[in-house]
Amino acid sequence: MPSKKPQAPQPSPVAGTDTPDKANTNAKLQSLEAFRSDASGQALRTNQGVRIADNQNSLKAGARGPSLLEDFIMREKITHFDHERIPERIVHARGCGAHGYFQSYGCHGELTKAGFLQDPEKITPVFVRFSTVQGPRGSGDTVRDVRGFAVKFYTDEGNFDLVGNNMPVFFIQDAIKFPDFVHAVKPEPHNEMPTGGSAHDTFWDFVSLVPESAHMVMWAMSDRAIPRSLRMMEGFGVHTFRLVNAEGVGSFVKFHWKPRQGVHSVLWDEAQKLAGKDTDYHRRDLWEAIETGHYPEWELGVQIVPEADEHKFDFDLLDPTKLIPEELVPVTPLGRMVLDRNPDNFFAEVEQIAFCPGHIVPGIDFSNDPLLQGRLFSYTDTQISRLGGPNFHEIPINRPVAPNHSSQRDAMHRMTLDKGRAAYEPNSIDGGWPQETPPAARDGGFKSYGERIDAHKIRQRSASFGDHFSQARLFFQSMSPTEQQHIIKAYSFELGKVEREAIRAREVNEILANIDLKLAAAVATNLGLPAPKAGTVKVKGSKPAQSKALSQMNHPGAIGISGRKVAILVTDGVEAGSVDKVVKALEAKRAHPVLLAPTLAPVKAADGTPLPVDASMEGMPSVMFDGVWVPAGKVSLEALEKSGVARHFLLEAYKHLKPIGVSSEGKLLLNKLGLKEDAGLLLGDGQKAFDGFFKALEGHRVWAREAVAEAIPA
Ligand code: HDD
Repeated sequence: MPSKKPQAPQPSPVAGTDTPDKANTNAKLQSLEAFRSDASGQALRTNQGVRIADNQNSLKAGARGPSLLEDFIMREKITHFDHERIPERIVHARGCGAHGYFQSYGCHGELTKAGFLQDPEKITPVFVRFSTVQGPRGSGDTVRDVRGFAVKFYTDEGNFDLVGNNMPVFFIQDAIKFPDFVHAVKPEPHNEMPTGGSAHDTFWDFVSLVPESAHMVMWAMSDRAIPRSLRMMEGFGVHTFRLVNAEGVGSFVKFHWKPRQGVHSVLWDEAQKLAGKDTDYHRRDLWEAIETGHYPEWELGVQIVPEADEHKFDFDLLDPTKLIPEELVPVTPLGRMVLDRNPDNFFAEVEQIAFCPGHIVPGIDFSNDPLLQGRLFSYTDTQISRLGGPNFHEIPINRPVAPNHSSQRDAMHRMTLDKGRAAYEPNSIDGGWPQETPPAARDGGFKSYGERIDAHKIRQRSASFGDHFSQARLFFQSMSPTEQQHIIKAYSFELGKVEREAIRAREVNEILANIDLKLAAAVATNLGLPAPKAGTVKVKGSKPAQSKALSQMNHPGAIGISGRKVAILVTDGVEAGSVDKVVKALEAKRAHPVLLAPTLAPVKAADGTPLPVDASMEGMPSVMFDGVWVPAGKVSLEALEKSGVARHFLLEAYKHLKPIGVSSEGKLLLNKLGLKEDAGLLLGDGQKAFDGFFKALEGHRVWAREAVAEAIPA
């Protein structure tokens, strides 16, 4: 009996026709439809529409003679091919994306007049692109890195782009430093290494010289930088933004995305192995989740700070290296986002989507965060060389559902056939159209928030941006002991790759020692350096000193084991009934069982029936799973015991702290592997064993096993 894919849930409001307000969503779908090309049943033609008779042979002077220049069919084909590539993104080049929708929980009119946040019946289409930052387009998914989390809302008042990351702070405080930071983290210029990671001299040279990066580097060395899945990441708008209501009252806000799937990571050893065994691990996980109806879902929330409270914190709200602890300002939920449709064409949709933090709609506005201010310019600018000119808003994936008439004309790749004679405003020739719309409570023109500024023109960093270590300390001290150990190991691994001892020592003595002396001492020991006795600056510390929301352990998720992947190891002689039982139990919880055998050939169950399998154990190694189950069958268990591949599979899963369930007949197998039962290593065939296994899967990993598992070779 083969493992079955989980059933798809009910069609989403986007796909159905019975939701009250669908105009916006349908408009987006139709706008994409107009450009979708379906070649089924169609003749092969040139770009000029001529039917092609022979697509196998170029035009030659005789069967063995030279090719002829007049072969317009070959020339057109090869010319197009020669120009297929566009420049990849300078940062965030590696990514994947999906369509979905956003729905507000209610009317948030007291906070903002943005139309998509007024009505719980309104469905706003979205496209999300997730990415790594450092590596090129073809780099691995599971490298240690920040993840981009960019959302385009196609609202009926225009596009709103929330271009965030999976971490709530950033490396630098001022956009003028962005090229320096990126040049430092990117592969080194002389040999273009490393691909997709920050474990190298130029990165650590820069961050050890720039203490404002200390907080964000701490996040990057935490488990947040090696997510289990893109579905299991929080998202953050990072900067302080403004929401403005119909009365013109503004509030400062920080945007948060909270995943229903929980916040989970892989272990570092797993991340490194996955980078080779499945380079596309995250991309595949997102794709498969959507194809099998496990639509990922996030809650959008905001931390709201009334303008009057702007200066009530011990940090500056405009400083992007700081977060607002949720103990001080809780997150107010606004609505939810569901991703329920994979793209039809990666290039047309994922590669050509163009985000810009400056794409906002009435009811949303910027703060004076100097990092945000620089971003407002940079993104549109980069699209001009990446997408070949200023008309990138006409590419189907970037088109707003709102109309966009203006007096802009021409330029490279213009698609719109603008009618009329007056490409200027005001005009009388075309009846004065298109015209300005005065600002109004609803459907008005965009009006910038009228903040009063009375200042000198200077190049200066505000003194309120000066504390670089208090929140880095807050983060470290909010981690569980397990997470703290992972951070120590990450710093030790990365700095261990740095060739220059002076850089290693500077990071330990001038950065880590100011964050936490125990952290600094542990890393120093691993690097063979003397432990620093004191920091180099006086750190005032943050209030509160700990924040629960920062530890992933406090974000288990709300959907149990739905969408988790479990390997079921079988060989000839397995008890078909035992396999059937575990498959059904997993499917009942919407988990994804995968039958693995020594080869892809069906195995012969103990009762003689053939049992189709999904993959071989070598084809899908243990790092691709959340847990493992070994069903009953004396002969099958003996064969697994003798198989090096199966033994490695189980030992590796154990080392990576994964829940493992073994039929009670498998005690000998565990003994031979030298493994002892624990909270996540269960022997049994009944409901009790299933319940224990599911509970361990819900907890993601068996953290209590970590010290014991250290002894297992990697
Ligand atoms: Fe950026 C891409 C997020 C600072 C300049 N950035 C990019 C993407 C994300 C972010 C998610 C990928 C968008 C996509 O999927 O297409 N960037 C951030 C965050 C930042 C940040 C959360 C700080 C809080 N970025 C930042 C600064 C600058 C840029 C300060 C320049 C001054 N970012 C770019 C860029 C990119 C980009 C070079 C590359 C491709 C693109 O914009 O479209 O312009």
